[in-house]
Amino acid sequence: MFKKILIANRGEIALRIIRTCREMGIKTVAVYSTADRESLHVKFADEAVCIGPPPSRQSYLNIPAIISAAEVTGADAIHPGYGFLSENAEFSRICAEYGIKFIGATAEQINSMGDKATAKATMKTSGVPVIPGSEGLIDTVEEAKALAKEIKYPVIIKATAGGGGRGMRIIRHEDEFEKLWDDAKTESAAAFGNDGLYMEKYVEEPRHIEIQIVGDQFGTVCHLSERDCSIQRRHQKLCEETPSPALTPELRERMGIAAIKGAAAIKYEGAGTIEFLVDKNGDFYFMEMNTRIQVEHPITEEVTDFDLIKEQIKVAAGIAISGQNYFPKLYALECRINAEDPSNGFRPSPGKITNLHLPGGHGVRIDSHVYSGYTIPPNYDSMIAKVIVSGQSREEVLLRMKRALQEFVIEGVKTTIPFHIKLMDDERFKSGQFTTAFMEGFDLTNL
Ligand code: MV4
Repeated sequence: MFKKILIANRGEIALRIIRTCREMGIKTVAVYSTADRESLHVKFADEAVCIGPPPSRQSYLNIPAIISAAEVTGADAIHPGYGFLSENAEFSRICAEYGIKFIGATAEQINSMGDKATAKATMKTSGVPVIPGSEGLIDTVEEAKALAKEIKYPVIIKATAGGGGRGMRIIRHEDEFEKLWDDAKTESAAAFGNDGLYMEKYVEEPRHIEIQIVGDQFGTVCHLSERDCSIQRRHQKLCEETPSPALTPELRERMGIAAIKGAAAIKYEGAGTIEFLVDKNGDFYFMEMNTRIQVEHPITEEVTDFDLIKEQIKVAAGIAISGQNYFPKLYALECRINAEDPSNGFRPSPGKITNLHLPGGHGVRIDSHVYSGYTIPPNYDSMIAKVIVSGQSREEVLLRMKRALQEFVIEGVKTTIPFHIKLMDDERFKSGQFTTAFMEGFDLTNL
């Protein structure tokens, strides 16, 4: 087992990883930017190394500074958390080159899933359902137009280097084709330095359902069921739940098996997520694979009683997994608490937290790095806490979440708490009958 793990991240996920390391008897090294000197991950780790000034490029994305910190502290592994360097193939490769175990995917696995057209082709070949569309990239707008006519409008153009909703265009009529095609090309060239595009039939109002998988070095892959992430705004997830109100045990089983097939095809090691779109008929299609631990992983932990960070560390250390799949024993829901004003377009609201009381009680878990007197820096994402509740039924969990949110006291910054309280009372949300279009009809005034 590893003796010392460097955590190349900040905020709640850095704390989350430190906690599991403690339980496993593994020493921890925090890295921090000068904006995070007073952060809890710095205080809670066994050692801490400053890696640069506030901008991410010069600190949490600064590969030489992070590798140096691992070398001087003698860390034998690096956990990248989510975001930052977690899906950076170059970083994964450099860690391997320096003999430091990267607790995440190999450069090859990251690259194979990072190029979306290639990822889709790999999944299709391994028998995972994919959305009808182009066979890989499309070279010319004429070719694209002809294909759109064949598969029928609406279609969606996606950037092969994109993901998470960036560089996409929905095309509903032939007369807007050339403009939207050119927009997508220009945008993806500028954003990713790669203007490769592919096309799919557009699925109207799907649900976003992802399957958690874990693989080991012996080729075993298991799944830990799904998370329903349909409640999102501008591709930012707001709240996630498991089990999904849209899945039957039979559909869960089939999606789990498909996810395992896809992960096994790339000999995936570690924790990963296969994202699917589920349409109104209950048909599901591969969308993307995330080769990292995700923000919303705790809801899976709560319903399966698995520590996913521990699983990641164990498989990275060469320990075999059981090979069993895990199904939800409870219900769990997570609300992301961001320092943002939901009545004002979710505009960031950094600043000093002047008073704080976190909720607690039965079935309530808080993953957060904030404390009373903490100043939220403006340089990073605005998530400051995750409220995760679990219980015996969906109804119980929604009531428990509302109770926990009402108990949450935070002064000095605006947060998304009022939005989540309103969400818990929303009839469409309560019914479980919602899609990714849910937020389009949500009244965000007077929160
Ligand atoms: C789609 C789609 C409908 N049809 N592809 C958005 C993020 C990226 N992973 C792919 N996305 C979508 N791809 C086809 N063929 C709808 C979306 C989509 C979406 C997906 C999941 C969650 C929220 C979403 C919001 C808008 C669009």
